[in-house]
Amino acid sequence: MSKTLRIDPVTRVEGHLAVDTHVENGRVAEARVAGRMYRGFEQLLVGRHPVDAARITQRICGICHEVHGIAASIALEDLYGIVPSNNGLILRDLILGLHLVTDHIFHFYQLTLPDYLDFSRLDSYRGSDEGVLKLARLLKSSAGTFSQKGPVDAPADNAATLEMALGYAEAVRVRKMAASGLASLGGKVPFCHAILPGGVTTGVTSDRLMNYARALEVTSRFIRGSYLPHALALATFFPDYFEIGRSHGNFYANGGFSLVAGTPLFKPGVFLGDRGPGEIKLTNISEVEDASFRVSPGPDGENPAAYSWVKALHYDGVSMEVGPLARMVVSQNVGFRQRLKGFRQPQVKSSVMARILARACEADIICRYLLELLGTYRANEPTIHSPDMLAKPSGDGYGMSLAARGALNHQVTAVDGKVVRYRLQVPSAWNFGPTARGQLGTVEAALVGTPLKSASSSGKDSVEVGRIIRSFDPCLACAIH
Ligand code: NFE
Repeated sequence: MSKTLRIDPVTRVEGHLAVDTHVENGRVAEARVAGRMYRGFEQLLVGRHPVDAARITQRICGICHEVHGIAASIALEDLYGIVPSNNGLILRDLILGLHLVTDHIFHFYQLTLPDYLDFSRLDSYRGSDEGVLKLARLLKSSAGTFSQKGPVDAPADNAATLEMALGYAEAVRVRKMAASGLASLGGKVPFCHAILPGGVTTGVTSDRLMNYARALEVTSRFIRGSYLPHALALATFFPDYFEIGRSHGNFYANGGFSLVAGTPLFKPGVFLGDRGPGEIKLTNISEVEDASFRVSPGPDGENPAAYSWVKALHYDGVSMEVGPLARMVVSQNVGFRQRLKGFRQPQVKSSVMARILARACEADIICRYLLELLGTYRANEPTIHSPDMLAKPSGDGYGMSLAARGALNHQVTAVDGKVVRYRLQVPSAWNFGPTARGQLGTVEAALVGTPLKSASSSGKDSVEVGRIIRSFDPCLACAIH
């Protein structure tokens, strides 16, 4: 017995993601994951002043806005040969870190929980939290946006569902507060215009720092009091998901957040299946376009094997998983390992639930780092060492950074002060790339072999497929260039 399941577009995702799975005897036998909307930021930067990249690339995405400005700035510092100011580095980490954790909060409450919980139970809510009441009203009036009944395997625990719904409502308020903290350091949110090569242009006064400190305090309290316990509770309700959604077992992570201890909180490196850990060699990263559409078809026309606008990113010839789980694996984070010990399958390996828990643990780890980092800011020292905007550099610049969804690399090549080539190696391209050179893409590999209990008779829907895809927190707006 075989059938094809098509999810197109996948909802609650930025950009256009389509997933086809061929199911045989109740298991996913084949999977194709495709980005269907061309963006083209690599092309539109060609011919421009290099520093434009810091502003323009931020507009790639409305979700991870700050990260592209930061990665571009690091690449431009390399190109211009400038050393950023210490305060600028501190402000950059404060912005990046708080942005990252609020992105994780959003992913868990607004994007993930609707796949697991039956929010129709909110009918029994007798409290007065305006956010929960709004969510209950939204559910009643929005057939098609949320499943009205929730998935069949939703926990029957009313109290836990209501508590997480309270978390859902509180998450919206926390993100608003955090955005205000980010704006006080970055000028505005989204698309902080203060992030430029050499540091951050904002005149950071004590009231701006205080506003950030308040936002950070509220956010970290929410992470410790709600997000982390709720993520652990979800794992207790769905332990099978430690065995579902396993990819190739290859991980790639850039390092980051080294200003407090002098060594990175998250180490850079790779973990290659049976070969184990290793250092990153940039020459091992390749962009493979065998199965990707071309902007300008060659003389022999469009590539008939193409099915996605996303390019495949390979490391040493294999597909890699990136994201918070990759950062935990590469760094061999002890706290994360200990948290997993309470579960039936304690190994740290690629799975839906390990990804969800890695995000929550990472949010807690980053908040603790930011609280320490904040005290190292030195008033009266410069926040930026600006590049000479009239210089006409020629050469390459490489910016290795991190985003909520994983490692982020920007590469700029300039000739006589103009960009001639710009390459973006983005987390969702690492994870959502197509099959190329015989290698299934990372998410495709995570789907193949999955037993489907819940494929609907219409052949249109499967909870397991949706949960696997969403555990990677896709963003196709970022992935396609
Ligand atoms: Ni558009 Fe992004 C992040 C980047 S995604 S969300 O995080 O870079 O791949």
